[in-house]
Amino acid sequence: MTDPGKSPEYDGIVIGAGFAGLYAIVKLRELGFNVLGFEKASDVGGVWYWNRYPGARCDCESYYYSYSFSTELQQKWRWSQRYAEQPEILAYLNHVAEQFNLRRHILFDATVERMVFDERANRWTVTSSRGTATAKFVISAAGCISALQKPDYPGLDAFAGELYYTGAWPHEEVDFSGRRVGIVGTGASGAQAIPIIAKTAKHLTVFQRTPNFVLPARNAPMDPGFDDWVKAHYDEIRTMCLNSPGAVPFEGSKISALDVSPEERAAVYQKAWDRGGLRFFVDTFNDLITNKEANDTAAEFVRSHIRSVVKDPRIAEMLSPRSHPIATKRPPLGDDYYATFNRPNVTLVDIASTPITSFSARAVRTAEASYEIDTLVLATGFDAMTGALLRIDVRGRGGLALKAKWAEGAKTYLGLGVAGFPNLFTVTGPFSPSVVANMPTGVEQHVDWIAGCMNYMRSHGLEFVEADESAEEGWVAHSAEVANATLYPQTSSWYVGANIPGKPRQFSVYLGGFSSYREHCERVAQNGYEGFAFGR
Ligand code: N01
Repeated sequence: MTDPGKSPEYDGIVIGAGFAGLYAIVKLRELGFNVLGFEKASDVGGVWYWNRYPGARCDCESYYYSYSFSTELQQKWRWSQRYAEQPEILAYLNHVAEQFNLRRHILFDATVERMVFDERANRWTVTSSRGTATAKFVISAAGCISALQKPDYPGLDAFAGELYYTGAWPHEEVDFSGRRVGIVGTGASGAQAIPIIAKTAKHLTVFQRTPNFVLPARNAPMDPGFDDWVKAHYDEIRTMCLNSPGAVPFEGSKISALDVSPEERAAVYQKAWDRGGLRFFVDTFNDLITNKEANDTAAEFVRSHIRSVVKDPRIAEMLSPRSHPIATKRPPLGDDYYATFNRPNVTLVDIASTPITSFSARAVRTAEASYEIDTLVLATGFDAMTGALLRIDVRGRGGLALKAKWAEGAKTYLGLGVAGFPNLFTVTGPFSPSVVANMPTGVEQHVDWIAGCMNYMRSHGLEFVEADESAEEGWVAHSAEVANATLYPQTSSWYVGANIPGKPRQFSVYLGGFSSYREHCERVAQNGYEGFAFGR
């Protein structure tokens, strides 16, 4: 175990021990850098450590939602399902930590509270709840969707039953049998938890503010033949990921939804629906997120499915999204989601028209009715994109607070660096493809780029690197231009920070495609890291 008290000076400090943090430690250590990780949790895993709610699983298929950096790892590890469940992904990350002996570099139960850049020494001092250390570089691997957002319900304290957040689920099994359960939130977490909880709870009341387009995952055991095929073709699969807009191993459709007849369109949608997964948006048509008319055809396809499954037409309509284009809120994957609302022990409550007003010891009250509840589950989301970093008091040049710098919205260059904050790198930071690309691929690309930059500085005797303000402004403006050519920014979602009261509205994901973004980052590095300034 690393003791920051004993060896307080490092080349790099890594914040977080999820997919990104673990790989950052692997990579930095491989290049001979002295590295320390700080992790808030008691063990590795990041979001897969915290999100243990029933039904939690990944909505990317595991054979590509996994590391590519070790041939031995990808050849030996066997996924049991198409979409691994949370325990299996956590087991994988534990295996990686053990296999590569990573835990000895990480201080657990250590929440980073403050980090200050010393301009004279070109060093960061990072203070955590378990001690302080200094380093030339800080690599934030704190995650894009990791800062839990607890809704500010007045009177929630009055509720005396069991209260759980999907994003901070207990390690012990939660038994819903015989319980009257209420759940708030129908995003990806809620959509996965609802069918599972409904199976054991005495009654489940779903409090829905905005219906979502829930697509089938079609999860299934990993076919051994397919697993063998994957293992034999991993090089091609990983190359496809690197060269695709979503960092996934599929070719995207090249046709518009409006260029085919309604019958052909329905057949294309049905085929993708039957196959399952978020591939629906890759496999079908190329203009679903850029053209509202095209988008409407996909939205209506899903609504017609809801009507065909949900027996009560009133409930079917309540579940049918009409206020946002499909995919502009992250579509959840969930098998049996809509059929769950046919169960006699499930009630759907529309809290958009009748909001939750108060709580009592055993009830949730809305403007219209009171619902008896023993257990309340809040699947209410995260302060995404910026929350994890802004919860740390980050001070850059001249004591500039990151909170002040980002008061009107985040600004980064390439999602990798922030002007005014030298030697701070952000893995999958705002304005990188981050949450719209397959995460492990994005993480590896970022960490490799960062490690390459650190290596370059070491070999050139450079002491600091800092994004230029003009490069940063240009990149943020370019990202906004690309985003504004799509339907995404129109919708109030966590993508634009609309779920956080007071958060500036901003679409902080780079939508130009992972492959072209990766090529751009490579060009930047080849051109002597243009857009970054260095100093000795
Ligand atoms: O969070 P969300 P999530 N009163 O923000 C509602 C990833 N992920 O944890 O839409 C009432 O999407 C809110 O309603 P509304 C994935 O990228 C991946 O589900 O704001 N309701 C919404 O229904 C995902 O997108 C996986 O009107 C309130 C829900 O709570 C992201 O994480 C699994 C409320 C929040 O949905 C976040 O997903 C899980 C309030 N005060 C998550 N506040 C997989 O890989 C919020 N809501 C499968």
